Amino acid sequence: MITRRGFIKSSALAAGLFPFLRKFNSDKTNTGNVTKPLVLSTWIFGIPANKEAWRVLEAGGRALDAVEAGVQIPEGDPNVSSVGYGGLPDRDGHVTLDSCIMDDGFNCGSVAFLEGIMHPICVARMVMEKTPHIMLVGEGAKQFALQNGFREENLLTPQAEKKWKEWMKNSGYVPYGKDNHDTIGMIAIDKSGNLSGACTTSGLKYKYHGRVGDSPIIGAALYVNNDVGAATATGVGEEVIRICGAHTIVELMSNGYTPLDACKAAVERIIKIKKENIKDIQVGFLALNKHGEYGAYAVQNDFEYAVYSETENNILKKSNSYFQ
Ligand code: SD4
Repeated sequence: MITRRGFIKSSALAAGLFPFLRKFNSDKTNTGNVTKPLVLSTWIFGIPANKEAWRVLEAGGRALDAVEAGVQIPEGDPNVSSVGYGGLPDRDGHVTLDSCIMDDGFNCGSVAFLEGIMHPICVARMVMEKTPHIMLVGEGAKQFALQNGFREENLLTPQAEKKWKEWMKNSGYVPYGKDNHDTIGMIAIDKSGNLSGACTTSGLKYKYHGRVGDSPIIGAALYVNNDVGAATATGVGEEVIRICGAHTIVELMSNGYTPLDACKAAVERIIKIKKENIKDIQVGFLALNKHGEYGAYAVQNDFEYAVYSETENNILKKSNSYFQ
């Protein structure tokens, strides 16, 4: 028979050996009620994107359809210079797009280094649903899109071209920079309690031609485990890929971490690895668990995300961050 004392002792021992147990026990936010539907997305353009996603969620639609619809808003907006149409080009003047999508059954699709297609998220979904593959890149991804009814368009707007030409004058052709972020990552839970996510970007501005970031990489910028939760990322993709950010966060949540603690732990891993030059990068993570609880954490203090649920009517929240 296990006595109370023995139970406390063995729990304490287990918590020492497995720190996640401690986290699990201290997760007071889970009251057993599930907040659903709910949609979250990165940055201020998450507001109109969430609005679109909410239409689907409110009508009882799938989270998968909601996230696909939602992220198409910044993809098609010429004034958003970091996603889809109007995105800033690579250092050779090409707008190249990275996107991925993941549903509640571990199905996923992705495109990377895709040119000339306004809504790469829809191509990613088609890769998921119509091919035996997960990821198509470059010319192959474009051919696949064209064969499936997508139209080729010039995505380099006059404003983006002007900025790129300005940059060319003084940059020494060297990519990178601290303010170099603004991907949309969107995660949602629908009325049935199922999760999905989408992530789409034109990537780091003035990057090397051919560079692919974290945004189309399942497990890096997006991961969904319908039994646990979903996570997405924004910021310098190289740092996110290095720690398999979104997958790490979902795994931590499956070990009992709250969404906030899981995002924080992932940022701390990046900081531990990076050490030098950490002030020059931004990475932000956003996570949602199966109960509709969510949290965010970033390296720098300018990361914001949009939340839409029945109680939080598409508000913008400031993320917690390592640097205040
Ligand atoms: C990338 N993560 O290509 C993207 C860039 C970005 O917000 O803007 N993220 O690395």
